[in-house]
Amino acid sequence: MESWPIYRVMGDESSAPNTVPDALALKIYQDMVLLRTFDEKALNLQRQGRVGTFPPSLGQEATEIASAHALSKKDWMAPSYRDHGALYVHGVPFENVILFAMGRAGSLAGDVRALPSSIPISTHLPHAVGLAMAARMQGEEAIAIAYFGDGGTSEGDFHEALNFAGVFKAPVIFLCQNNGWAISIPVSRQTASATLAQKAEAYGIWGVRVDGNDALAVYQVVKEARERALAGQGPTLIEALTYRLGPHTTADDPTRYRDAEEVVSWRGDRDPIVRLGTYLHQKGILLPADLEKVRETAQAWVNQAVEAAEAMPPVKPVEMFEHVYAAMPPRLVQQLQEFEGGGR
Ligand SMILES: Cc1ncc(C[n+]2csc(CCOP(=O)(O)OP(=O)(O)O)c2C)c(N)n1
Ligand SMILES: [Mg+2]
Repeated sequence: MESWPIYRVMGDESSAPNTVPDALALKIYQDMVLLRTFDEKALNLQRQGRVGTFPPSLGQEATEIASAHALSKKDWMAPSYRDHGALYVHGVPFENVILFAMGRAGSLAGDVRALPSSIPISTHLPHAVGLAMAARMQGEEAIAIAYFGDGGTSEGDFHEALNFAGVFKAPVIFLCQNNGWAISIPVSRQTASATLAQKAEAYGIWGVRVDGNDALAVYQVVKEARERALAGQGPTLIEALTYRLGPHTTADDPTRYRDAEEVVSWRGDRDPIVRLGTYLHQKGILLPADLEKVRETAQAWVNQAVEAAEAMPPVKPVEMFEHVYAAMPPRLVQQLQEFEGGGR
């Protein structure tokens, strides 16, 4: 549907002007490199049996990192399993992310205003709406943002969340990362709609399509959606067009369902890190000589986070009984006792 143009900053002459300050653009670039370095490390650790199943962000760094930079620390983040980069920018150290993947003691978000990463698809969207409503009722200068995928738009929770948010003008952003695939299901089999952004129209809310591999465009669109939400103009559905370059998780083999040419077409010039790097070079903000330094710093940081995480004790199996109810119901108490006694 041609009435849904793709918002771009780093494109041809029809692109929107850049409003991101140089220092912030550089920070976004550094964080994108950090996320990719973290991803590579996590994949290696998984292959060595040192972390569990891991969903990489490879290819989606611009959407995750730039969107989170457009938020305030007072905003609530409701991430999906893949959004480690967004959590990191919001204040969750990579160390905590690895702890989570390793099944070790420690909490994911601590005092950061973020929900635990949602493994069930889209169940966190109504939660984000609730957080947004609560923030408004308490008079806070805060919004909520939910991260989910193209596949997430087919869930009932997506409808309920957007419908409710539209009626009550909740200050919430629905950030859909359209990465082309929901495991082995392509977007063309996910919906008969020409775009995902146009679904906003049915809910009476604002909808935008943005080039999700254009970090500057993502930043600008999220910032504007946030300002609209705070001004009482209601929620926004953002469709960020990106691509999952890697497997869905370390348990997936994408060569079984998609062509190598498709993947190759998203590498090189379309790679979000290459695109922002080229832009920063052209503006003289990042010199080719600085590149190696950015990578080395990222590597050192990631290694440090892994060391710190591996120094933490493993979670005791009995802890699975905790953190579910404030007061444990009798049935669970009984199961706990059976478990501690060797179980049956
Ligand atoms: C409610 C629910 N149904 C099914 C699954 C299994 N599942 C895990 S990821 C996934 C695909 C999600 O695709 P998408 O929403 O596009 O997100 P992406 O992984 O591409 O970021 C499915 C079906 C699940 N986790 N939760
Ligand atoms: Mg997807």
